[in-house]
Amino acid sequence: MIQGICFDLDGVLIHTDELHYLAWKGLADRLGVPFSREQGDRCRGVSRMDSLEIVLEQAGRPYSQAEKDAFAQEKNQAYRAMLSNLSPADVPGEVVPTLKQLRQRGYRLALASGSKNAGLILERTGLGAWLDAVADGTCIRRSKPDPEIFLTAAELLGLPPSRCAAMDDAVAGIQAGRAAGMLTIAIGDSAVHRAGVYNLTRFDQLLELFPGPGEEGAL
Ligand code: B16
Repeated sequence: MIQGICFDLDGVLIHTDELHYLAWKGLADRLGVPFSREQGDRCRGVSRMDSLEIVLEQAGRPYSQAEKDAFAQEKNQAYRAMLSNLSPADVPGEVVPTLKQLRQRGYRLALASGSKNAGLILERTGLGAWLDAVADGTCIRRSKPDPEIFLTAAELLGLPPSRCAAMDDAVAGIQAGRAAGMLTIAIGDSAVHRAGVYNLTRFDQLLELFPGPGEEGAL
């Protein structure tokens, strides 16, 4: 019996995944390093420094830790500049009505994002109003596929992980949700890879999986 749903942010509640890609691509272009969409997809759900390692895979020379720290900071500044233009209008149309309906049906909702910029995104988009708990990159030590972020989200909801579902667009995120002992729901890239127990094409399909009291659902 699922009582809580833990959502990834980038690529699930809002398409900031594309902004991550553009910010990394800008850095890669400046350095003259090839960076493909496939590499961009592998950065999904992965920490900032691990993403940088993926970006530098085809670099012609090694970089020092100091250089890597500066690159990560440069990317983050470019990414945050893009985030500063976000508004509630950037949230896909089906997201807020679905979150609202799920809460009306009695489900508790949490964020489980590895991003240290999640607070800024929630604030600019108003998404924070629809969440009962927020676990983000500022409250964990190990990033996805480690289960820590989903376990933290469940704890903040006051629910055992077995009573929670984890929804993520990253294969690493689905692995993290599974390792946490949650029901896994893939969407976007992770659904293309059939990584979840359920693989959705639209966010509002959640309403078919999680029915209201007395209603029959797909679970
Ligand atoms: P930041 P999520 C993840 O967020 C992103 O998918 C991943 O691309 C990013 O590197 C990571 O957050 C860290 O983000 O640099 O903003 O702290 O998908 O877990 O919501």
